[in-house]
Amino acid sequence: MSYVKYETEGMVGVITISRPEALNALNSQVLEDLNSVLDSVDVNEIRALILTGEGEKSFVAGADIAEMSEMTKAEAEAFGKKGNDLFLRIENFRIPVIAAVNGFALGGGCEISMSCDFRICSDNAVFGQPEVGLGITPGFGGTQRLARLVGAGMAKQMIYTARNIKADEALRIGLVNAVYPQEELLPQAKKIAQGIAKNAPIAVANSKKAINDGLQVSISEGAVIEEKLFGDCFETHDQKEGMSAFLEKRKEKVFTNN
Ligand code: CO8
Repeated sequence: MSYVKYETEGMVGVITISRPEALNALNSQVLEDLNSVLDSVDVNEIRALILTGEGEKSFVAGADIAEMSEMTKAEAEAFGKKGNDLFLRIENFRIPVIAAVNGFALGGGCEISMSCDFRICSDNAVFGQPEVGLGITPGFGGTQRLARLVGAGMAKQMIYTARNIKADEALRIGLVNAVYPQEELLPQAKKIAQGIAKNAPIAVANSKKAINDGLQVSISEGAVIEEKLFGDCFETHDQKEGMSAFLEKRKEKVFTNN
């Protein structure tokens, strides 16, 4: 039995973390199941992924506190690495991953959402990094990604105070791109994913890589990364198809991922 479900609809894949008895908290098994599901995603067929949580209450209520409570220093460091490796895998996954945050996104839940390309949420969503109240630091990338997303000052305030924020505040500080009523969240996420899926997949993947890699380096080094990935799109079927469709004033385009 897996804690993670995977369904596809056309060229869109939906990954659902399903451990509702613990508000979808991330224990070691959930992390392993997520890795297995990512192994099974056919990135030649699927062009965008949605990550969400089971139910209408919680996206992910954090790393599993019961499992962590008995850990030694070495075990905790290994657990942190396991989460960080998975979240880096999500961040660098070839196709875009949209977090559809359907409720609590606390600690590891906020952190996994931040490893996705962007976040949309339901109006009952709650974000926060409550770790310091538990005597630990955010350990699944929170100290790194939150500051990059909302700025160091806001990230420090959220982390030091362990204060949760609601959807409207998450929108205001740029942590999420949009807020929807719960019942509209998944349909909206699918609509966005389908919008991505109809564009040229190599161009989308190269844009993702250019943005991600560029954020780690200086602007002039980033420009070189961009030039390389821009050039890489040329001589592909999809570059010829996209440009000839424009020149022929043809609306229909068939991108083949080649
Ligand atoms: N871990 C384990 N179990 C959890 C978690 C969690 N993070 N969150 C909820 N649960 C369980 C509860 O224990 C409860 O189980 P049971 O029914 O068996 O008692 C069940 O889910 C339902 O939860 P509640 O009864 O508490 O539901 P409420 O609606 O009353 O409250 C809350 C919902 C506010 C979300 C509350 O459950 C809560 O505060 N949860 C914990 C939130 C939290 O602190 N998350 C951060 C955890 S720390 C973390 O994520 C660190 C990440 C980095 C790890 C690095 C490793 C080294």
